[in-house]
This record gives sequence, structure tokens and C-alpha cells, in this order.
Amino acid sequence: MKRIVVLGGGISGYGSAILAKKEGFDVFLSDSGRIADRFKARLDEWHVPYEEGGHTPELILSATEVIKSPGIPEKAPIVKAVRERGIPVISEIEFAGRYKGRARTICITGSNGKTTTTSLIYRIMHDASMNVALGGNIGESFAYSVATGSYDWYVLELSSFQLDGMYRFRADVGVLMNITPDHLDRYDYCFQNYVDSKMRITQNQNSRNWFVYSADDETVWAEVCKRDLTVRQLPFMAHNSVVSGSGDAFLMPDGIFTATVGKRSVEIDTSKMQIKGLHNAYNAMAAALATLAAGVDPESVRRSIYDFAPVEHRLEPVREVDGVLYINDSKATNVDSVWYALESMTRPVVWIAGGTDKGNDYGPLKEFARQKVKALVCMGLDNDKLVREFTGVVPKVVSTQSLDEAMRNAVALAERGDAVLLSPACASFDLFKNYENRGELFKEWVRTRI
Ligand code: UMA
Ligand code: ADP
Repeated sequence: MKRIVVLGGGISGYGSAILAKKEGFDVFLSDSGRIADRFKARLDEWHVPYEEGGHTPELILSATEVIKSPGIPEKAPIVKAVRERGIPVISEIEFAGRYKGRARTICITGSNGKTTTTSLIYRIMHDASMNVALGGNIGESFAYSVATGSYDWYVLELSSFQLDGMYRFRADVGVLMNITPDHLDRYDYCFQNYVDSKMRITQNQNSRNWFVYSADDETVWAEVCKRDLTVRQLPFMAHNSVVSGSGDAFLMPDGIFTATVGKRSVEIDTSKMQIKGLHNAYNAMAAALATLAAGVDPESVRRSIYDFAPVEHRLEPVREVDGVLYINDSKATNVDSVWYALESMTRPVVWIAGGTDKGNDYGPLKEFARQKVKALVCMGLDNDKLVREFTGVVPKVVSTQSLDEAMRNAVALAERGDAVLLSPACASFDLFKNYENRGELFKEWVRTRI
């Protein structure tokens, strides 16, 4: 019997192990750390053997195929050992794709906007009463949904780490929001390696499939031109002008866009949407194209887009106190997402940034910082780079080493009419468990301490 070994016992790993068990394989799961009790309970329920606190080579190197959790890097010794033996390593998405039956997939990737666009697509399809599941790099894993449910459509957010382990999988509708530097530590600090990973979204797509992409994003556009894509293309844009026979979406200077797929089209006035800023107009154009391609009727698409509220931790207004608006954008963990946050600001900004720097180039932020930021409050264990980069660019730069210290400074610096924006451009692991924890503590401070 084929032996499947799952590396990692987090959300991705336990879902993969349960699906492999359901499909009748000899399964073993191995985690170098501790597996959460709720996942262990599920593994026990499904009689999946597992180990935690280390990877035992003999138990792993006997695998016919390994499913690697996305958070485990290629340079992990156990992954290197598996590769040296020539054992195939795939991602959970590749594995689950084999067992989804006739269900179709809408797969969303990009450096920023994945979660917002994925949630919006899911919302439109759900509102239209389609039998749809949400998964991938958001919520429950794709594998777990395939093992435990039966759906006509899967709306999947895909990270580059998940795309890396995908070979035969094919998205019925692929969506690529943008490509800007992120996660370079996992790609040998080579941007093109990361670009190639993102472009795997089009892998195996044929003339029956759809590819929704940003024609304003220079990197994406250059890749589209370079490749011989047979898929039906659906570009969306506000600046460039790209024509595709299959359909497209254009945002006009008056803030209205029309998304057209074949003979069906929908017109959206972005000023009526609850999600604001140019980036959210892009997200809505992508979602409109993807759902029209999936067969949702235009009126239903329009209604759901207008109803959709910001996802937590993404430019989420928290509270206005004494005329100061506090905004939680904790999910802005790279430079590009902060660029769009600053772009959308209409008030003078006290900007809270910092955390674990992922090799950031802050250059692109300086113009907006000069125009809109009155003070930068750096919040992290190592603020040297931020302080160096923005001293002289914004009128005031303060270095703090805790949320409490950062917030006390921000409150003191903000005046009536200002916004205090938490949009860190960095990962959160120096002071917080994750970005959600950072955003929640920010909101709690704003709600209880001011
Ligand atoms: N582990 C090992 N060996 C190692 C290293 C880690 O066994 O050498 C173990 C850890 O002890 C831990 C497990 O692996 O128990 C964690 O695996 P994981 O980091 O892949 O996390 P999961 O809980 O399985 O969640 C993953 C995604 N996480 C990452 O890519 C880091 C989730 O995306 C995703 O929702 C989930 O699979 C289901 O598909 C989260 C994420 O942060 C939201 N993604 C990144 C992002 O959005 O920037 C890419
Ligand atoms: P992802 O899942 O790709 O991280 P999110 O929707 O969670 O994307 O948004 C992450 C951050 O990027 C937030 O700060 C959000 O305001 C910003 N953002 C959302 N959509 C876009 C976009 N299309 N382009 C750039 N930044 C975006």
C-alpha cells in the first residue's frame, strides 16, 4: 500500500492526513513541535498515527510520497533528506485536488489582496446560493473540506508556498492580484524565484479555463507577455489598456468600473462599496470577473459587492475618539500593502509600523510618507532600519519597544482630524504571536485605554 507521510501537524497537515486516511492510504504524520490538542483529537478519531517533538527519519523516509505543510521551508533538514532519497514532495492543495471529483476551483493568489478577494468571491457565490466551500490559505484547509464535505465549487486562497508543491493541479478560474516582493527569505532572496512561484497559478490551464489578472501590475503584465498562455484571459486595470476577447474590467477616473465576461457585464460604483481605496477597487474587479466567469448573474454580483464589509485587520476602522480615527491594518505585513494603506488615507497620519523586517525596501513608501505622515511610531525589538529610513522624510520618528509604549506615543502625537494607522510593513513575531494577535491587542487598547 502506498505510504503517505505528512510533515507538519497544523491546519494543513491534519486535513491532509485525514483525507489520505479516508482515501485508504497508509498514513503517518510527523511534527517537529507540539500538535494542538484539537488536531490530535481529530487524528485519533480517524486512527491516524502521528509523532510530535521531532521528525524520526526511519518513519518518514519510507514514504512513497510526502505532503509538506506550507510553513516548512525547503531547507529544513528532514525535507532535504526526503529530497535526497528522491521521494516526491507535494503540497496539500496538489493532494486534495486529486480527490475533489467534478468540483471546480477558483484559486486566488498574489502578494496582497488574496484574503479580501477570496472572501468577496466566496461571499458572492454563497449569496447566489451556489454549493461552495472556502479554503486554502484561509480558514479550514482544502484537504479537510474535500474529506468531509461535498461541494460544486471550492474558492481557494493560495500562498506561494502552496503553489510551490503543485504540479498537476489546474485552476478552473485562476486569479492573480499582483506580484511585489514578499517572503524573499524563502526564495533565496531572488525576486524572480518568487515571481515564478506565483505564476504557477496558470500552470496546466487550457482554453476552457479563465485567468483573471492585474494588467496594471508591471511584473504580472511582463510575465503574461512572456508566456504562451492558452487560457482565456480576463485582465483588470485602472491605468493600462489591455484588450482581451474574453472580457475585462476597467476602472474609470470617476470611480465606476465595468466588468465584462463574454456577453454579461456588471457596472459598479466604487464609492458605494464599503471597502475603500484603489486596492479594493482592484479586489472588487477581480472578484466580479471571477464570479461572472463562474456563471453568477450580474445583479447578484453587484448586490454582494455593495454588501461586503472590510475583513478584520485589513484597514479596519476601530473607533473615533476626540476626532482621531484609529485604523487596524495589522495584516499589512509588507511594503506594498502599506503603500495602498497610505494611498487611501484622507487625513494626516500617525503611522505605527515595525516588527520583523523581511528584507524590506522602504523606498516606495517615502513619497506618501512625506505627503501624509506627520509622525512615525516604530514598534519593534529592532527599529534601527525604520528609524534610519524615515528620519528626515517625516517630521517626527519615535522608537518604541512595546504596544503600550507605541500607543501612548501615538495618542499623544495625534490631533483632532488625524488618523492613527497600524500598518506595520513587517511580520509580527518579535512582539506578538501573529498578525491577528497584534491587531486584536491594538483594538483592545483603543477600546479600553483611551
Ligand atoms: N513544523 C514541522 N517541521 C518543521 C517546521 C514546522 O513539523 O520543520 C510544524 C510546526 O511545528 C507546526 C506545523 O508544522 O505544527 C505548522 O505548519 P504550517 O506552518 O504550514 O501551518 P499550518 O497551521 O498547517 O497552516 C498552513 C498555512 N501556514 C503557513 O503557510 C505558514 C496557513 O496559512 C494555511 O491557512 C493553512 O496551512 C491551511 O492551508 C497561514 C499563513 O500565515 C494563514 N500563510 C502565509 C501568509 O499568508 O503570509 C503564507
Ligand atoms: P493577503 O491575504 O494577500 O495578505 P489581504 O486581503 O489580507 O491580502 O490584505 C493584506 C493587506 O494588504 C492589508 O493591509 C490590505 O489593506 C492590503 N491590500 C488588500 N488588497 C490589496 C491589493 N489589491 N493590493 C495591495 N494591497 C492590498
